[in-house]
Amino acid sequence: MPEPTLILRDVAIYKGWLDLGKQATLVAALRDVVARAPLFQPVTPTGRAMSVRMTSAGRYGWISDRNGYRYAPNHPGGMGWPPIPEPVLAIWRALVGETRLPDCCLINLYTTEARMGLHQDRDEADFSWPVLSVSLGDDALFRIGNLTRGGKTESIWLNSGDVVVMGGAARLVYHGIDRIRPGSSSLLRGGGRINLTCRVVT
Ligand code: MD6
Ligand code: FE
Repeated sequence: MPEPTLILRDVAIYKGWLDLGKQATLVAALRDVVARAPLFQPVTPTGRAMSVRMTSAGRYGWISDRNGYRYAPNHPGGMGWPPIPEPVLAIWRALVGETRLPDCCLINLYTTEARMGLHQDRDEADFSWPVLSVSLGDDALFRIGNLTRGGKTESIWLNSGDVVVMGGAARLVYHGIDRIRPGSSSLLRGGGRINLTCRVVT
């Protein structure tokens, strides 16, 4: 596997992994996904609206509602999730391998005010597989904490084209997005940021 640009608290960060052409190809593929499985605004189990809008591709999509966080075989609108676009799978093959491909690619859209509180990704059955994330559009301040809530954290700006892999000792670290920097990228018409996270679910 290629060497990451840097490793922060066991999180592997590949700065500028995707050039502008690849980023644009990815955005076009994601527009097709969103046309078939529209973005929706989830609520947390406690009934608060999340600030990101989301949808998924793959055998499973990640959803949140009053009944909890979980993976579901269908979009809340009833349709199946579209397949994960090939250019997304290509990133996984290059940085994780070919042994197993992701079951879910969660697509999160951040507009100016959106953020993501510190969380663990732990709704998957097998933590031996990493979570791979791709940043597109505006810069985002990514915070990395610890295996339990609290304690010191470290932050890094993620730019369009950066890829993050959280596996091994980092698989269950708390992490989140404090804020985005509006207008920092012209990749997305209308601005904002897209984050993709690819996961093995079952
Ligand atoms: C984001 N990322 O970048 C939020 N999760 O918008 C995540 O929640 C994340 O970057 C698991 C692994 C890598 C990530
Ligand atoms: Fe996460």
